[in-house]
Amino acid sequence: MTSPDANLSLSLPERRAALVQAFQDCRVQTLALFDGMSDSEFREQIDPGYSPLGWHLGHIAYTEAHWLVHKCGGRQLPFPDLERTFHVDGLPKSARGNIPDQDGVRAYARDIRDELLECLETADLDAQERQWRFVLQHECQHAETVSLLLACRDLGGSGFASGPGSKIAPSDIDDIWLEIDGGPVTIGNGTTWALDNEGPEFQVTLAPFRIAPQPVTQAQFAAFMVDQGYRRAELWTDEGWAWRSAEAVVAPLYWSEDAPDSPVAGVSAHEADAFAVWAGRRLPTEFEWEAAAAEAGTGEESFLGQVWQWTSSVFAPYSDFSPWPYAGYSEAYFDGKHRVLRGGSHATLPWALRGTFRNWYTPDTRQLIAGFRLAAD
Ligand code: AVJ
Ligand code: FE
Repeated sequence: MTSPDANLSLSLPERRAALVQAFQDCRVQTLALFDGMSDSEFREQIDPGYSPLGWHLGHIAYTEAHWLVHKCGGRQLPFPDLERTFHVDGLPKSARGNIPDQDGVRAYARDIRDELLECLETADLDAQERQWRFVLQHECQHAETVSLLLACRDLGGSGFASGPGSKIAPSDIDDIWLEIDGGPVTIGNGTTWALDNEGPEFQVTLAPFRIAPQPVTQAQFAAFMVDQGYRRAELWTDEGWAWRSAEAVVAPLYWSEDAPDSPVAGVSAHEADAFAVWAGRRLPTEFEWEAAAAEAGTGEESFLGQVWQWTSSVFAPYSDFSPWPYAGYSEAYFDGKHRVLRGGSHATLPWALRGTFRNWYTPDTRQLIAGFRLAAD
């Protein structure tokens, strides 16, 4: 689902102004996540798989300093003494609480932002627009990580306490489907919004399939729990069952007793796979998902912005993939161990919300605002 690169019809000053606005709007949303946070929370590592909350803010700023002030702007890297602290290759996640206090990190981010805006005033966007858009989306992704960690923190470490038989009445899976004709579809994104793994565009031919118009809801997932889905090894892959046994998982991470019709969230790909087997359905491939999302469009029926949705696809390069802006961004994860998620969540900031966006995590990850939708042949 490619949209034309609308900004190319704008003048250079208009394109710069659009970027200023986007960077400022994005930053307001990022900083709001930290409002009222104490310094000890700021340095807290909520989950061992993720960096401490405040590190993300420093890393967002460092990434601007490196790519936009230094590389694009041709200036010296601001605050080189903090490079090791906030570079992704600098310190292990467990040591990343060792950062300046919140006021210090906010000041670091503000000073870098001031330099960035100066650089943008004269930036050659014909050459650099993709880089600026990359860094904006980098902030979106780390802001979402902070959001999901705050949601983990607010579980109080207990997750789903009350088990099946809770307030939520189990509900059947609807037999309502979007019927998608087979045939050739274009996959990928050739605009300067695209991250490296979204390109280049190409055609695939899909067999006809059906896909659910909505992600699986909590009430529907409750039916799986009541039917002992978490205890029936035959529903799970071997890897999934080993994971569920080792982690003693009994319910989605972000279970909420108040929202039966909300999409289930905080499930791993293993839970999604087991549910699909139980339901006699399957997950969509990422190409099926993308084609269906394009048909659903951006209105009421949009596939975007509720929860990320696991697909059956392993994260792999499209043909003629070229790593950009550094090999570690996507290529390092083409290891056969990551699965693709599509769609974006309510915590995904708008600059990273589109039908071609590919997210990826290992299938055992449930600290994500992620659910799934079902498909069938
Ligand atoms: C694509 C969301 C898995 O946050 O780990 C951020 C994106 N890469 N900084 C992540 C990313 C470098 C990445 N995900
Ligand atoms: Fe990053």
